[in-house]
Amino acid sequence: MPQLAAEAACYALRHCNLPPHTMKKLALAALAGLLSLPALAHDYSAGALKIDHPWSRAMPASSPTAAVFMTISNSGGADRLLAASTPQAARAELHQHLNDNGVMRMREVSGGIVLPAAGQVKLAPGGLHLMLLQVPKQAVSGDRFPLQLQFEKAGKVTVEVTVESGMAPVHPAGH
Ligand SMILES: [Cu+2]
Repeated sequence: MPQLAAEAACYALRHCNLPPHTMKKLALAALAGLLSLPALAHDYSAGALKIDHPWSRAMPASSPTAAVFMTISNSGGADRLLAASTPQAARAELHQHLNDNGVMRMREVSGGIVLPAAGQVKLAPGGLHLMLLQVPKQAVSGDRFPLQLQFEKAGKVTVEVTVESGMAPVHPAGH
């Protein structure tokens, strides 16, 4: 897909300048989403890695992209997240948002996302994320889809991504 469209979609994940009535609708949708969420805590292990709460923000049906977030805790030696794949999208890329002289841009992370020894890396809106490209059919809030992560040392692990409404960026630690 054109890089520009991907950037625009990625940008939209972070910056929403929407008319008030739309914001209200979104807020209501988010509230409904929150109320219907069961206990969402879910985590996965791969070797020394713990992958906590992989989630994706629900996107408009027409969007060709989506982003996936999670927290990865590493209790062992340094590792790297090299790649991801999912039946939900033709392609998944590792992305970073960067502040380039006041303009937020996203860039593919070359060489994988570094997971420092005995450290924690958060993939979160506005920062590191997995970008899903060429999404044929957008998931809706409440959906789940599988995502395979490939780590340099810990190998491959498949996690289940929960799809959540866009207006709830806060995911308290230890939720
Ligand atoms: Cu991106």
